[in-house]
Amino acid sequence: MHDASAPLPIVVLISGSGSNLQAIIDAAARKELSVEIRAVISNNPSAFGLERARRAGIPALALDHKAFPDRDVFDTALQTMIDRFEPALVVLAGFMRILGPGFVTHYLGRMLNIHPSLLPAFAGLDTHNRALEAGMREHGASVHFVTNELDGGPVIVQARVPILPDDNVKTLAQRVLVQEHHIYPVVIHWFAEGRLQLDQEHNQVVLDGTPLTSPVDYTDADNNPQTTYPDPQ
Ligand code: NHR
Ligand code: GAR
Repeated sequence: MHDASAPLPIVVLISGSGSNLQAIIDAAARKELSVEIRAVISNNPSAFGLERARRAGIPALALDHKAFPDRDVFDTALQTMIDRFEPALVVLAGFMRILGPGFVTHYLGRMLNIHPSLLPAFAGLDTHNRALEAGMREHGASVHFVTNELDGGPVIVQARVPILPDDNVKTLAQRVLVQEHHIYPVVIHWFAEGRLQLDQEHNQVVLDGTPLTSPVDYTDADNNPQTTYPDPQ
């Protein structure tokens, strides 16, 4: 068991820009969150998030899925790499590879994902484009426990944003990202404080000892852009 008075050891998995990683690093630096990021691992060796990790003095490792013969062998190598750091929590932050059942079972109840939609709407990829195409008036982001149902694990927190008449994928994605950067550190903080569990038997989130009947709505009242983490280019 993790001692709740010590910083929670975590490993963050990324594939890209790593702005959610940056939000976690910054929240920890501001002491809003007590975590020790033991490593950042990317399946994409050129992910800018690896550079963010290095700048923060965090071990940054690449495990290129293209170098592996199949998904199972990649998953096993990734699990071995993660477990060397003995994390109490694995954080998927823009990680773009589907993980197999063996991997997911190994980390069940101690792996989170942030997904750029209001789940169960728009599981899978290309969420912003699909929300626009569907004529939705509202969109957002969800943080959930990872289970073997892709983007189907129980949702902990959601944040909503409006879809505006002139939105395109880029403007909408940026508005959603602002909210992602707020909610992910909050959920990790709850987990680190021991307030958050996955009830595996009922596939349900337990927060402060009570099963959640619906996700916590953590929409920033004014959709305030606070700190933003634009792309590096
Ligand atoms: N793995 C499991 N088992 N369950 C989940 O809920 C997972 C997961 C792995 C990643 C993130 C998820 C998202 O938030 C995530 C959740 C990648 C794909 C995908 O189709 C889908 C969902 C998510 C991440 N990936 C392609 C694949 O073949 C590759 C796409 C690419 O490289 O661009 O793995 O959206
Ligand atoms: C975020 O919007 C995250 O929700 C999404 O990718 C972006 C990563 O941004 N995740 C997925 O689409 C997972 N399939 P970041 O690298 O700047 O954190």
